[in-house]
Amino acid sequence: MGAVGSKQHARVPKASKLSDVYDDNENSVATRYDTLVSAFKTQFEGEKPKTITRSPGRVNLIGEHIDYEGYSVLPMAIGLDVIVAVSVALKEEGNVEEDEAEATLSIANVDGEKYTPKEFPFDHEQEVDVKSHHWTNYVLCGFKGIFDQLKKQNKLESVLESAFMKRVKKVMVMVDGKVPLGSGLSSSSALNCAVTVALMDAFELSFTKGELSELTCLSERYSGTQSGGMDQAISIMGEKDLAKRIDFNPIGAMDVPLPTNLTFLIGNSCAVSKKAESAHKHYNLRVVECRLAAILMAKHYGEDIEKAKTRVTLREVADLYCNKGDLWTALGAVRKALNEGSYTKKQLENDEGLGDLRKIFDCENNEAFNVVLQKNDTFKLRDRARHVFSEARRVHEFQKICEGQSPRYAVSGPIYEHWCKVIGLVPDVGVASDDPTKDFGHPMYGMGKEDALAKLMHLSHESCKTQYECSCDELDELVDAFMSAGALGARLTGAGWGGCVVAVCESDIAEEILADVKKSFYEKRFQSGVANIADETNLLFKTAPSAGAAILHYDDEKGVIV
Ligand code: NG1
Repeated sequence: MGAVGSKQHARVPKASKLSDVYDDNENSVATRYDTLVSAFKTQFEGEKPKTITRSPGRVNLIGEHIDYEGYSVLPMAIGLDVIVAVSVALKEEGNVEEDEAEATLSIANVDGEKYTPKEFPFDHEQEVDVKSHHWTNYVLCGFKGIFDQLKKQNKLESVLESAFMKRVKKVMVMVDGKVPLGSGLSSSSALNCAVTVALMDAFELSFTKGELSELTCLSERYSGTQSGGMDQAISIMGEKDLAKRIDFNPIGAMDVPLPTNLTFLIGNSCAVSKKAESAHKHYNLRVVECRLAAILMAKHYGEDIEKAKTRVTLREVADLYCNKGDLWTALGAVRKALNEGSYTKKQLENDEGLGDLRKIFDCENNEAFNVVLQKNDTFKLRDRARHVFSEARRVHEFQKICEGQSPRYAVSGPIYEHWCKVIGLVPDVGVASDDPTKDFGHPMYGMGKEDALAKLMHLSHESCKTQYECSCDELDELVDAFMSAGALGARLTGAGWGGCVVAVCESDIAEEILADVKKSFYEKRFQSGVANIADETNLLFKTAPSAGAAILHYDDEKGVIV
């Protein structure tokens, strides 16, 4: 792929001091690691950790729900992370009793009351029980992903046959997480990534950052969501002081420097988004809708129906038929190829000629899609596709502005017509300055960099809210609270349907804004008990691009870092 700044071929760094990874007070960070290690020793009867790792949550600045459609997104890693300690106990050579005993994978959490421990067989082929959701499911995802990767590399047999693997008696995992759950800051991927890196190191294996990003994206699907790949990639490849443009197929991370006079703020809407449990009516339904949209677009371009049914992403179709992936052309095509409103299952199967939808989505083998098709009868395709193409365009603009290009983003009016002439298109593709849905066609010529970035974030939220329908009342209220407090822009971040808002403001008024939002949004929630004042610093805070996954040196005498 070769994007400048791509780090996918590098290995996860071994941190030699805490300040390589953390900006916070090193004493409190060191204490957290000491607590992890002592919880490990207590849980596993005096055993010592062999490997300690960390992997962060992330905030997505722009590019929502487009990673699974193949389009680039623009997140940054945040300081909140998951830390993991792992050790592998080996069977004693020649001990017959131990030789015959079943090896185990034993998982525990520093907060054992809230996150109860669980033991699994040491078997990479076991299934993740998506029907009864338990936090350790994500650990199991990471565990299985390692073996999937080995299989992909044709190394599975030799690793399983190695003297080390044959002697495994017990794999012990202790976890401590600081990324708030269900908040859109990707606690699940931080856990999956931290565990995967820890197990990789403890099993004496070595994957590149690109391989880890890909394998964790795929392995998280065992938890029941059709994860797109952004969260795992930024958790693995994030770097201090840099946002990243994450590309897919193949995976890559390109540095995006953010304007230094701006500060990003995060606020939790206090509406918990239960991603795994609600996937069939939210996340996975959107994945299905986008795929159906891609199929109907391919059909619109004259593809044989059987061929069209093999299309998976909107990008695939746009790259083939829309002026080599030109997003304005794709937006125009959406209007012609897809009906407004919803399609029923019957319409899609009969009138559009798609036949049994269950076959297209391989429901026999894919339980996540099976549930979506069982529980939903209507599918909105036009709005979803318009969100995807316009959001992909906003990511592109956002990156260019960060890199110093003057804001443009005007396709309406005379400029648009001129552009159509230049590339030889009839200017009727539906882009109009009076478009009531206002998902594109907003000129930004002459705007300052800060205002233009904020405007893109604002348009992104509008599109998530009206076209993709992944916002909720609490998120909208929090966006308004940030804007009224003087933020330049604000939008939901992550999957939505609850979780967090990311806002951007001039750095010198960041504290004032936080105080104002605390008053207008949180105080009533503290009073009513919806939010706990003790969690204040985790609900509303400033953030900056932080380091990605790391392996930390552990010395039993001197502590985590020597
Ligand atoms: P979160 O916010 O972690 O649920 C999810 C997906 C991303 C991406 C965003 C929407 C997972 C692990 N993450 O993020 O890949 O699609 O939604 O942009 O499923």
